[in-house]
Amino acid sequence: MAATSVKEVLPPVLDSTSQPPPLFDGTTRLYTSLQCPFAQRVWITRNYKGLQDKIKLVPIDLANRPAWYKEKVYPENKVPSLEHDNKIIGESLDLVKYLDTHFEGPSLLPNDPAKKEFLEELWNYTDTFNKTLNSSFKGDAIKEAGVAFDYLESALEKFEGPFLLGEISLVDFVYIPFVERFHLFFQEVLKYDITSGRPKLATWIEELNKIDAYTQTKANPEYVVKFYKKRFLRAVQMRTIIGGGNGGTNLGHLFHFAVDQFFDAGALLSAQHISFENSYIPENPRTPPISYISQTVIPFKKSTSGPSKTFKMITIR
Ligand SMILES: N[C@@H](CCC(=O)N[C@@H](CS)C(=O)NCC(=O)O)C(=O)O
Repeated sequence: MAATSVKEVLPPVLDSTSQPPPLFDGTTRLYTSLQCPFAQRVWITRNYKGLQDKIKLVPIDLANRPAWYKEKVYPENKVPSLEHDNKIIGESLDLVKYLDTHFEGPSLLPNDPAKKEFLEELWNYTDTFNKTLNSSFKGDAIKEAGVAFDYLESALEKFEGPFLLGEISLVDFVYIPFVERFHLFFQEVLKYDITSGRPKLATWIEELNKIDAYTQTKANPEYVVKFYKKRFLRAVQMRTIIGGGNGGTNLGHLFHFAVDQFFDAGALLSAQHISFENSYIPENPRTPPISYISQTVIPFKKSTSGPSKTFKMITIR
């Protein structure tokens, strides 16, 4: 295995104030972001093949991107991209294959025809996998994301060995950055372990975590949770309030859950409050409108027929 045990010292992250590297001077460069799961696919591949000296990392601050990146390097203005042989190549799925075929190091594509065929299937599922996870928070996140994790669980049953094709291959590197992030996020936000009831998935993650080429690329967990909360939490909260229950006890329960989610969101939602208007404290909480994100904090009360309940409104600051 080409993994190294020495932690690579990462070059400085370039932002809008940084000069470009001397472009097209024969150096092979991987333009990346240390937080980007797509770029991470290529970074792991580079490490696993032992190409640390051959392919220089150029981390970019995506939030404060240098103008020269779009103008002179990659008009798509995304990461990852690879500067190699006087050209720029993008798209992580193409890049991992490019690295495997154009550079030395252990081959990460299978020879066995059955594995080749399955690799294609897994490859084609990556977009659906990510879309399923990304949209899961609009509904019952555990159930909806569960479809994607179950897919991996049964894929892992297909061949002998802990990895998706039995032995390690590019397809493991293609999936793990996304699994890593959602594993963390589900645990943190929903207190749900995606590996529970999925023993193959648990072993797969465990085995990958023994590989230095991967562990060196893992995203900062605090950043991941914060970033994903910002991206997904409002969906959780909307879904929770609008999505079910018949008032009464249920409503109280749902409401508390929603408030918890707001607390979780911390500073990201710090200036926002939520309130319900009395008239819509619903028999049927699915009925819009529920006033959402308001500056007024009101105690609210189930004012419709049936037992009256008062729920405490909580101010989030
Ligand atoms: N399909 C691309 C997606 C790459 C991508 O979306 N990268 C994000 C960072 S994780 C990016 O550069 N976003 C900047 C932007 O869209 O402006 C790939 O697989 O390489």
